[in-house]
Amino acid sequence: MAQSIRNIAIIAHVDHGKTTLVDAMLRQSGIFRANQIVAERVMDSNDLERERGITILAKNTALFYHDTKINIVDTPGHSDFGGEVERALRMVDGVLLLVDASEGPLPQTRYVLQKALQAHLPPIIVLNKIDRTDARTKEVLDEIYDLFIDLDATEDQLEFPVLYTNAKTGVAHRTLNDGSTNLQPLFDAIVSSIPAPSGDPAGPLQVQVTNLDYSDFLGRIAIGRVFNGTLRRGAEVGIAKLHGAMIPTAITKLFTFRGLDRDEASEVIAGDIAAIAGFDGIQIGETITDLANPAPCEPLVIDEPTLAMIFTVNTSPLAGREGQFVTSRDIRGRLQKELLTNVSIRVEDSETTDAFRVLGRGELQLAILIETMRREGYELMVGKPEIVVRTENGRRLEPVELLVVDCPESFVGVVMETLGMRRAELAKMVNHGSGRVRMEFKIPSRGLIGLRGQLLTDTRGTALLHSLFDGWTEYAGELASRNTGALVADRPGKTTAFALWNLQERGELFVGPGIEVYEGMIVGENAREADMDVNITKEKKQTNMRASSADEAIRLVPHRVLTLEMAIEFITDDEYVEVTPKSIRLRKKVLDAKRRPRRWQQVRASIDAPA
Ligand SMILES: Nc1nc2c(ncn2[C@@H]2O[C@H](COP(=O)(O)OP(=O)(O)OP(=O)(O)O)[C@@H](O)[C@H]2O)c(=O)[nH]1
Ligand SMILES: [Mg+2]
Repeated sequence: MAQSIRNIAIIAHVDHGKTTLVDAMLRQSGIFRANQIVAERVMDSNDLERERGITILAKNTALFYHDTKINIVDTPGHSDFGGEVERALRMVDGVLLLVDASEGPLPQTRYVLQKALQAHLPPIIVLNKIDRTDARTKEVLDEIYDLFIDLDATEDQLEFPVLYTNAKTGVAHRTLNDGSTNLQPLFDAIVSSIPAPSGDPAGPLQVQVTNLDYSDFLGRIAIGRVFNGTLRRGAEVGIAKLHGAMIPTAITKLFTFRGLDRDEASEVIAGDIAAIAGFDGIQIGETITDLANPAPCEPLVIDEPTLAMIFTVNTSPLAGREGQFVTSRDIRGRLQKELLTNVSIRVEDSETTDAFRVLGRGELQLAILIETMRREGYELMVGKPEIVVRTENGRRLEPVELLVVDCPESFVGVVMETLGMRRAELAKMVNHGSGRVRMEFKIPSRGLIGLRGQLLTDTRGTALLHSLFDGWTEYAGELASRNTGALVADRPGKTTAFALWNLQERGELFVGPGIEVYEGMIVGENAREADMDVNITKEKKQTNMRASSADEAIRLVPHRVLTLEMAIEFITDDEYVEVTPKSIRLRKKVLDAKRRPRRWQQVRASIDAPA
């Protein structure tokens, strides 16, 4: 029996409520048992997602509404994970574009909508968070129309249904205040306005792998849409590899999605989404197809990475104490594994065999990878993120971003000043009259490195910023790097409260007392522009004099605890972040003080260099 199916992806800017809406849809579809305890935002299932409250990986689920099966892909909204969205769109026939009714369309709204329009996927617009007191539903809807027009949407693409939702309480309205108390209007809109999948169950088999999963029982699991034909358990099929080869294999285990579970199936017909176990070497983008009558799908084309970081073996004196996997072989193997599932990352060899250049979409994406590795027991060092520069027809090009900064009126001046130093150009400024101002800039992607931390300091934590890759432009010349130096330990040992107390007026410290340090390790930020070698292990001299009471009770200013992202933002070209399962340390690349070039010389050189 051919069941009726709808395949949709939920797309939006970060935090606009996608995962919350999927939660409500699953609950109301009756997929959970009455007494089942289900976590909030249940689709955000991995540890880092739960800790950070963001979606990192696109994930499939499915529910039933009357006689229709609705396959849903929940996607991440943070721009660094845009590759996940691009891939998810391959699986579906339409999208729910969510927009926060107060924030309106933001850079990632534009990005995901553009991708959906290019793929000719019909959208349903969902204005979410209508319960917010600062919701401005009507204006935001106008902004969405403007966005469609700006993206050259065709006439029929403009005829989208609009729903108004409170994802938290699980209510959707066709018109505001229409008395609806549940999501039925949304389910109805999905069934009536998203086309049923095309594809012929009797045609030649065509399943494109768009996601990979792993289970301890089943090994690698390929997830993909059946575009044509019928996938049958036990059938002999071929895997059309990305480079043209065809590998015969048999299908051993087959599943379809239902809620948080997967149901074993004996067959999956064209239009549905399947999870398939038993293909060990299979990769994203490859097609499972008829051996006799192969019909490989178009390869997936994903936007290029714009940011690169060096990952290298930990060579610090404390290396190997906390991690299980420390060799360049270990790191290489882990990166190779990452490439299988993470299509928007690339790995290149560097000049030395101990270091790899890892390319991705942004600092957060790479930081998540590093964080995942360290939790798995890896030790490594990473260098300062650098922007990928291209040469085209002899011109040196660098990526630029569209940057939106939202901040209280009183901070506009300081924000403009910070951005000016990073070569940002103001493109637009809107004052919504709410006391906050929204500014749009074009800025070289390089200018974003470390920007978030800086702007949060500048605006006492009130600025919101969002950026989006906006193309390539002529290389704009050097940008000044961090304008403070580092406090660098000049010898190995354990930090003492006495030394810390003496040093704390020099700048801000990154370590507390009793911490093991080594020569060349960065223990704080100097208030001045030059690096300063310090003895942070100094003991108080024993004297015969009675200690004054002030000396006995040493009062230390609390040191700054650097998170991985803060550490990555902090370092300059001649520094590394050392990452182990237990520690995040900063260090100079050259540990030996006598052999280390002085940083102020480099700072001067880059400031004096002609643009
Ligand atoms: N007031 C209000 N808050 C909402 C609503 N929907 C979601 N939220 C809140 O918005 C925040 C973000 O929700 P998520 O569902 O994680 O957003 P998301 O779009 O999945 O975020 P990413 O996947 O990280 O892009 C959470 O704190 C939700 O509780 C709503 O309708 N009203
Ligand atoms: Mg989410």
